[in-house]
Amino acid sequence: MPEQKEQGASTHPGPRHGPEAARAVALEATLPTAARDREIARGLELGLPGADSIVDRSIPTFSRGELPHYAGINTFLKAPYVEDVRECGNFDVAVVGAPHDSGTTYRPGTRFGPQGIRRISGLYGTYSFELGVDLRESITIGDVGDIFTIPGNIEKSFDQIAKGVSHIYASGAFPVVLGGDHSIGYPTVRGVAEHLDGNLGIIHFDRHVDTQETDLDERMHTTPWFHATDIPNVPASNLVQIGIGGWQAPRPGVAVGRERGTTIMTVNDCVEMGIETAVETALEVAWHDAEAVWLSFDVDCLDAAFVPGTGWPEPGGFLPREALALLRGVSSRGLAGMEVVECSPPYDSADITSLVSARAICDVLATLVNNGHLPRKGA
Ligand SMILES: [Mn+2]
Repeated sequence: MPEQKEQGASTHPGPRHGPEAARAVALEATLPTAARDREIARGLELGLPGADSIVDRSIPTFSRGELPHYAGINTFLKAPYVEDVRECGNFDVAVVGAPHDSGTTYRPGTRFGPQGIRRISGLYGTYSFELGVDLRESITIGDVGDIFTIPGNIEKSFDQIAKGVSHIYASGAFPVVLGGDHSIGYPTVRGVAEHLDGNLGIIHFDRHVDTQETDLDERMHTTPWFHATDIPNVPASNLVQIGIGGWQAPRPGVAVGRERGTTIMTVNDCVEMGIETAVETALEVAWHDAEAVWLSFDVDCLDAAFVPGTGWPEPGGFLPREALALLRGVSSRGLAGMEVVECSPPYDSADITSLVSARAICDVLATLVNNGHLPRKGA
């Protein structure tokens, strides 16, 4: 740690903050520390008090809880592992892995996506400076582990994923699905839609339309929204696709989108109309006469430079700060659940694709907290 230098005569740096920083610094003072204190007490009990030479008496002998960030068993954000999935309804948020890459048509490896995202999520604390949220203090997160997928059998894996997501959604916990390739978008939506009386909208971030009926003769990761929008209460008119473009958008999928009336917003569309207007447009489409909205975030909506660990990298995508701003915007009205797909750790560099995957989830959860959608009411 560099030594702090005296900054002239000023003892109050506040007036030099920008508005976002000033707000963030002030907000931090309002956040409780009760959950952190409970976590430390629990760590000392279960992990034993630290050795006599340890001056900071909040440090246990065995690492329990957040610190140190390189240690511990990797659940998402070091949330408790919910081995008994019948108890996932005790949490506001249930994180689940869908390690399925049998729907991949180019680079595989997203079966390791849940592991990669969980591992690097240990780098994050639970507090966001700009968003003024400490997830640990606001909500409970449980990690239910992974769905048992069947490698080489797309349809059986779909049935497993749909059943798993259905179970979580029915429990009342907010499902966060760690993909997996994008073919899982069909079974995840299926698992939620069956619980709704009304319609389910979909907000889909991607460079690719993913709306063709089959690819290589199967329901691959290029096809989820064809099959999802075949579900009677998941109309294509409520599907908004953000970030589409480039040289990897198969024409059959584009034709389906035109016929069914999906809404496509390219990177240039979003940047030129401005993030705020893009968010309004997306929300209008997804929520039109809908009961709930599912968020599907394909990390390849980001420029290929930021996501080397993905199935179909495509240059010309969003900057991370643009995608994160869009994500926060479209989450502000609430969601039925979310998935992050196409993170393939074997192709990743320095964990950056996993890192942005974890970040996307944290920003959405914080937005749900800030807008009163989490914690769950009446749970
Ligand atoms: Mn994609």
